[in-house]
Amino acid sequence: MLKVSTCLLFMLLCCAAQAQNIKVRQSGLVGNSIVVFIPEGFDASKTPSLMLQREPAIKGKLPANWKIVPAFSKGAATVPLDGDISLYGGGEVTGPLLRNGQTIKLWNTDNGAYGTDSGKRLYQTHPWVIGVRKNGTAFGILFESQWKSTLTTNSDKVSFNTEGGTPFRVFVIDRSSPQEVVKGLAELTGTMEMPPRWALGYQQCRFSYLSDQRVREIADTFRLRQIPCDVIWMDIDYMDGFRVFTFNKAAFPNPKQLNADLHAKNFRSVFMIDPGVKADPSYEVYKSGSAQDVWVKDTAGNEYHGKVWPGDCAFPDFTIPRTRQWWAGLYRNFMANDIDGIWNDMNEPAVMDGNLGTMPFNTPHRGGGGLPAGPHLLYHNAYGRLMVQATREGVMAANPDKRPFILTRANLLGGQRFAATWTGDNLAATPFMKVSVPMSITLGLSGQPFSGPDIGGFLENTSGELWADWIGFGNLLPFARGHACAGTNNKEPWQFGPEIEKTSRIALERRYRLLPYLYTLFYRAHQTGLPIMEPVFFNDPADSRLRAEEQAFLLGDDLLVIPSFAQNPALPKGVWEQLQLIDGDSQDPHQARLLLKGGSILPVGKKIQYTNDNSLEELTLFICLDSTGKASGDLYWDAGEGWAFKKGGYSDLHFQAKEEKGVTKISLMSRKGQYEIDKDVHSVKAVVLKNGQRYEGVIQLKGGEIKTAN
Ligand code: NBV
Repeated sequence: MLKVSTCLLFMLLCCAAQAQNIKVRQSGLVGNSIVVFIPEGFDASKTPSLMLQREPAIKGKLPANWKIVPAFSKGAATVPLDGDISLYGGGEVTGPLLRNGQTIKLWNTDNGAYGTDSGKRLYQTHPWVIGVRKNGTAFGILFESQWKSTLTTNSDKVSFNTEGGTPFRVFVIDRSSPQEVVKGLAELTGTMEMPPRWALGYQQCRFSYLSDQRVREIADTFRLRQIPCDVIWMDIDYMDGFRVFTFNKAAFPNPKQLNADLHAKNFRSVFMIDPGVKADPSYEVYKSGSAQDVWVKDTAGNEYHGKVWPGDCAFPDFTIPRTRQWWAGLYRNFMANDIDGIWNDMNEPAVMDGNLGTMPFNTPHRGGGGLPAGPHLLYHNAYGRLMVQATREGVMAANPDKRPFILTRANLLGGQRFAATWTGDNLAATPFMKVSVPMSITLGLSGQPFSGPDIGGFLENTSGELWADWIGFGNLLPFARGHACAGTNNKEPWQFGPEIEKTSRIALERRYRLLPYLYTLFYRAHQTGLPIMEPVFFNDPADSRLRAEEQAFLLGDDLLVIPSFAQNPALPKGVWEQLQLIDGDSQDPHQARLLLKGGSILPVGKKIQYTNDNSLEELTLFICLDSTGKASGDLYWDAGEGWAFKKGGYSDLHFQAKEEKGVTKISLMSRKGQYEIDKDVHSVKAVVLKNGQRYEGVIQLKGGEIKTAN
């Protein structure tokens, strides 16, 4: 007996020692305060790098005083932490913004109402954690493995455990602030490409608008009721029997004409494409895919089939370069219907009759072109990301002069390079509205700036009150789309009675007035990787009071948004002035309170119904002076479409303001780029907000003066 237990103990100790025992084979600097740790046994040919934009080169030695160091064990890494640290990140997560003491599972999951596994695994994978120290300096840890895993963020250690995964690299960024860390993440994984300006408008969706007539009706109602909107979405019912890349002949007989009609009214269209392809030998897409041998096969080498909307489906194996090319090619004819954007859904991939909602873990993927062959366990979390890479390539090839807009449900860290995202199938209930704030903030902190929830809630009926509260701040999220599940009530902004229609109109008019600022933020995010929607603590990372604030948020650095549901939010110190953008907005109980930061100049446009209108025709610079009487701000603008901005076809203006002896002088200090913004700007008004008072006057684009004392 004694012998057996001693033996067991010995074995356990050996295992534990072995578990602790993987040494770092190599470490070194790969960027400005970015270090890589490579464990013994790491084999790039077995652990493909699908998160990084490019393979980093080691340029220098690990700095001698480097503090954040991972310890590797079999298929896992742990990073011990020291001191009082606030943790963030993990991408698409439910629960609090402050992630100390949280565990999530990284296994992309179709998770309606975030009900499966208590929402601990959602649609995307971001093995990425940010730590903010007491003094506001910060670090980021990237575990470079998309293998099925668990990420635990405890105050004394962060651990990442794969379920049998191969050895992987860990990247650590250690910089002066969380903002610098997020920029560092973008240096590794890239940034979002500039979207077309229309994608910043309000978008209206439903599962589904069942005919082109209904789509026209919805579009016309927006214009008739003067509620700003840019995009109408086509969910799966536009297809012929849910066959992707086809149209239902009875309900959508002429998609090109539908798009022409939408365009004539300054709307754009986004159409859904799922990965599951109906296994129907008479269907062109299935036939061509079969001819090119693109499908995922099972362990016996037979075509893998699983059930999705169209019934029995085959799934493209996106790890194969030929498959991605084939998939990209399908967009050529499809986009020729003058479709503006693509929505890739169900790409976890969701399989209705599958194990854990997807294909069997051992299903082989063939790889190629630098990607090793490997089981579904290795590629599951990258499936959506590989799909949207191919989609983006296809949309680009179909319309090389346009900026693609692609929305995806599943993705992987770094996938912001290919598509925007939304937070999946939420529920029409207050807790889901509230959690949509930290969810989108966390995506922004994890490299994905272009996100938002289904405003109003997707599943179940939405009450007028809930809609009004949600649109009252959802209007200010980077991606602003209302959506509704089949069988639920109509959720367009006018469906809840005249009062709430008015609230919706005001909310969307606010968004559209903010377009110049929002567009400037999108450009900065594209350049640097900084989020568009920021946590309040970004205002002062050393102010510990702000670390857990997740009701209020910042839009860029300058605008504080306090949703109507917020109770006792922790607000940043300093000068903040209430901003009114639309008559009656501050009296409407559902609208978020907007506060403009001392020291900032906010470019605001005309009240418009769609982004194609000339927002800058009436430009207003809202100015909030800091305690020294100074302010500054930027306006970035370009054609809103196409690539001319990459060759100087943009205008980037920098304004400064200074108050002296009761007069505020505003000056255009610098202008970059060759876009002729002066042609767009017909008038400029300056509005100085000071001690609750408003002083305004007409100025020129190059500047001017207004009296700011009584
Ligand atoms: O395509 C239908 C829906 C879509 O509306 C939703 O946004 C996706 O998240 N889709 C899921 C399929 C299943 C819905 C129950």
